[in-house]
Amino acid sequence: MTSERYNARETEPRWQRQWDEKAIFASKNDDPRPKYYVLEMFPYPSGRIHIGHVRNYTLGDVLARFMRAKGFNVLHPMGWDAFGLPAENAAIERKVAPKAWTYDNIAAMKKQLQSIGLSLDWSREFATCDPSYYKHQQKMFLDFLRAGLAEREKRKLNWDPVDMTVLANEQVIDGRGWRSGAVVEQREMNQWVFKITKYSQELLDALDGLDRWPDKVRLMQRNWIGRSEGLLIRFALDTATSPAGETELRIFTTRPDTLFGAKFMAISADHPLAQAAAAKNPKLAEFIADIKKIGTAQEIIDTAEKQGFDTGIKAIHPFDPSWKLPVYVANFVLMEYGTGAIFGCPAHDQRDLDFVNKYKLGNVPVVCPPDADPKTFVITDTAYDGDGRMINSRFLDGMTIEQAKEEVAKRLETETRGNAPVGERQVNFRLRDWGISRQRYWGCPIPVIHCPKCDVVPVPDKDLPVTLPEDATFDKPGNALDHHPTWKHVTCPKCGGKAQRETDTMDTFVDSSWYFARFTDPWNEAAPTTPKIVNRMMPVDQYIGGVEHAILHLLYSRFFTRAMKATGHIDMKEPFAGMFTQGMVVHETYQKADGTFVTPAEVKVEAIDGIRRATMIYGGDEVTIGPIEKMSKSKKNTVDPDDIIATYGADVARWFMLSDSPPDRDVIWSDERVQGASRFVQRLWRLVNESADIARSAPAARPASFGPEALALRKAAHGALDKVSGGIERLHFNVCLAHIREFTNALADVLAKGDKPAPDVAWAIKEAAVILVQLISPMMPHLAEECWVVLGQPGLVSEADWPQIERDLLVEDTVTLVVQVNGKKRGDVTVPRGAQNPEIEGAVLALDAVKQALGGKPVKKVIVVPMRIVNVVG
Ligand code: ANZ
Ligand code: ZN
Repeated sequence: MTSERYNARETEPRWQRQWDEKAIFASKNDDPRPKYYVLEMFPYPSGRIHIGHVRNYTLGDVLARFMRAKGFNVLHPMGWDAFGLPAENAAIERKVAPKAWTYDNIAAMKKQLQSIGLSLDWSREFATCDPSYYKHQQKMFLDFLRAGLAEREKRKLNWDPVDMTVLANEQVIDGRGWRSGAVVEQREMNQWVFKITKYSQELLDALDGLDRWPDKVRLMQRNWIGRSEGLLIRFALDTATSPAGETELRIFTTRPDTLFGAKFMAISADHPLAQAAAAKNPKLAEFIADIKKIGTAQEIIDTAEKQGFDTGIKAIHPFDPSWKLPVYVANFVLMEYGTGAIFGCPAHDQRDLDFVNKYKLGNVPVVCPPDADPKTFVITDTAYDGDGRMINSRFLDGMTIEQAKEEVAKRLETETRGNAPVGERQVNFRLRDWGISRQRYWGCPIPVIHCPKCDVVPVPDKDLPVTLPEDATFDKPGNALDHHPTWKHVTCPKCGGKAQRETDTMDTFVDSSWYFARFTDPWNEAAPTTPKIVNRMMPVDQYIGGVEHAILHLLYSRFFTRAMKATGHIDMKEPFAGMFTQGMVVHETYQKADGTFVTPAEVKVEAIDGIRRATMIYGGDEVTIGPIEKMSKSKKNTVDPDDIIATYGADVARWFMLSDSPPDRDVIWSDERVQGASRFVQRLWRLVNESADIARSAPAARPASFGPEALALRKAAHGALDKVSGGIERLHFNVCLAHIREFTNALADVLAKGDKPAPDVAWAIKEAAVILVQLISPMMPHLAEECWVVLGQPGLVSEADWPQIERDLLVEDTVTLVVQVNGKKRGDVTVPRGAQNPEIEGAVLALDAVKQALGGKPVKKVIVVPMRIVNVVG
């Protein structure tokens, strides 16, 4: 039979409809089988699916389909991370309401997602902007408030003095407001925060138990939490110099060992001492105003030039009352960390060294590297932060850094001034409480009311949700909730007087910090979760997403789960048992002579004499081929999933995504390779059809024995089954695909021998074809369904059990040993399993490579290390 070409355009929608009608991917909460929860990070409804989504969701889908076939009750839901600034920008630019814009986008993207053939349980779908979702988020906010896990706190915000509004960090461009262009100021305002720092130590410790998370992600989280052990030291101030008789300055240091290398003290511009000094010194006040303009973002502070202002205040060295250190206000000291004050030791800290070099304060090295001579060791431009022995440090000289740290801590914690010890061991965390207030319309309203009499009053549970007004206008800058004529004006639930709603909404990271738990029972109207169900279905067994979310989203979700536990909404601490970060889809960039970027679709790339050259399809103008980069709109190096699916079908797109590189690495989009995937689909289709023809004449019963040809094919089939099963579990999809290709070749070889095979071979062909179709079904589910029908198999392959591996067939009947001559590898030899030493020796000595290496010398000895090495000693 000559089969027709496989036509994805016809088959794919047909199978998608069938799966949908039979609702085979809907998982039931009362399913008694063991559960497996696969989740990919849900998308922001920007309007269109991009190719990165296709990769992300395909990876999860392969695992979901596989685990389903393995007999698990698989939960594989999908929803929408639907609040956020772009919807408001669309409202401003295009005059569409954020809600309408968002839901239109969701509808469009859902269609696109469905065309990929993902085995999703759409019955659980929700968007975080649905009041039926955020109602529960508001409830949990109030629970957190009662539990002391949410609080109000004064925080610095970006303030646009022209537009009179708070700006999000992404609305500040080069220190100016994105719309007004005005220089942005920092203003202190009351903000809502979640008390994530209550869990700093625990969030850190629990990382050790997350053994199915990438090491790099755990490390990033560790660094973000940033635990450091150090010493809090109370330096005495020379009161003759302090602005209002202040007597001490508290600093935090992780390097008390370097105390004898101190050259100056530095305090933050926001430090009370700096404020007090500025009140008496207009020049200092001016300096402070100046350095505050650069903002508080860490990266700006790290890269900005070090600047300081000598306040004239002197601090006294804790080990030498006659040693006075100048106190500077410096732009690299943050108020939010430690005590907002430091002592500077330039020889061993680069920032301090840059600082003293600028202000000519000099430096004294106090740690001498092991290979340096203490008499001549000097520091000029590069601080030394390595190991060594103490020098120039009086009673510390000769000690190691660790010994010196301990000695200083011991002495200072036993010494007292006033009634308190001068030094105190302290653990500090870099992690700050999570500020969740956003002065934006399109977010989850924070459910509190401000009453002039009763202060902050929670919205009563019965009044939830606090919904967004749909008639907000966006013609004025700032928060549309605040501008709304009526929305914020309410009566106080406590005293009945006039009061105002909180007009801040929650950071959208809150929405994505618990959606995974909501998926377990999105139908519960009364509560965020249903304990019996959430505790059975959670944690997520495999979470998959981009590494760009490796820090904040995952950390916030880990905090939120703990806070939900503390308030009775879940009974576990860690939401994601397994985490996988996928790589990006990248593509070459193309630029015209005038520097503008053009899309791959507009360009023709040819290789002439091995040199790749690109020209515009229309017009033929020369185009420069630029570097391979992450697909982005600005570089125009994107490919549209719709185009790819329309041209090749979803299965080809899926197969390509999986085949070309390991899932955690970047994959380079290549039209040629996509075409290669497309050819492979046609080849599989032909082979399955040929196999089906033979299968029809194959004996129904399994033959009592198999000849060598049938046995070899069966070994190839079960070998592939074994490797692919193990590979999918480890998400080594590209390796799985290589095994499938290899197995396909083995089947093709057998089929090539003619269409009248012996009965045992015919039976083996049928078995192989069925296994092959099952192996490809997680990756190319539509093609697999179509092949399943051709092979006359019952039901849907998407519902079939994963084939049983016959382990006997996995035992190789030959072994390959490395051959060495005088300890040097010269080749290898393959002998029957169980071969005796004389047989192995004979085979080895007959090898040309061995004869050559011996060069005619007699063989003294042959040593056989069973199953591994044969060493010929000559
Ligand atoms: C003296 C010293 C000598 C320091 C030396 C370092 C090296 P981590 O590890 O991040 O905790 N520091 C403390 N508070 C600061 C603040 N608010 N803003 C900027 N820097 C601050 O870093 C702790 C070190 O960072 C502290 O130890 C302090 O400088 C500085 F050779 O004290 B060190
Ligand atoms: Zn009141």
